Amino acid sequence: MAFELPPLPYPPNALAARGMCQQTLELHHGKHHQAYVTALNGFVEKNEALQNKSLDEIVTLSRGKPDMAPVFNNAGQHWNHILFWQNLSPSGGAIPGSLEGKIVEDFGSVDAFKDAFKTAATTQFGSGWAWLVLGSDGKLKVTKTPNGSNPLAEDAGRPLLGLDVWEHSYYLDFQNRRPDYVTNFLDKLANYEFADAQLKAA
Ligand code: MN3
Repeated sequence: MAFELPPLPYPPNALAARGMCQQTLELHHGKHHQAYVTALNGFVEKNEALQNKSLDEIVTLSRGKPDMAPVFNNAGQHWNHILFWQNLSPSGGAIPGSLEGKIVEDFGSVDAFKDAFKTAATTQFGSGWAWLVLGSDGKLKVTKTPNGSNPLAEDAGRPLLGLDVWEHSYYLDFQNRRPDYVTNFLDKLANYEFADAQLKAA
């Protein structure tokens, strides 16, 4: 079974009023994410060791292996983007009470969480991702990963929310202003309902 590009969970113009235009979403989903899926399928076709494996299995079996870096990069990016589309919402930005309580418990305040997330997202040099994860100790944490890596590959906990900070995710809307893109995500786009559901399922 070949891997497939999942459909966006909202129309491509659904986030335009909240700082992510239709062209960004169409290029990011239809071109960038599709390219990772196509490349991954190409590797699977040529390598028997990757066949009949789940995406999670391919990410973990290829991590840390220089000769498998292209497989890891594309599998990781497919994994990351599947999550990312669900981390955006046309009604984003509102934090459900149960998640807010946990954020206050572990970060001190919502503002402290947002500051930590902004720091992670803006100090990830070059391409990568910022994450809100539930650590194995049961505490929420903010982390960042380079390029196509992710919390699964780094055993960094269960991701509740991930933000793509590759330039392709924000350049049309914010040009070089990554900090504005991150703030806009946290205040207007982040699907905290999804994060809350992930937390409850953990
Ligand atoms: Mn991307």
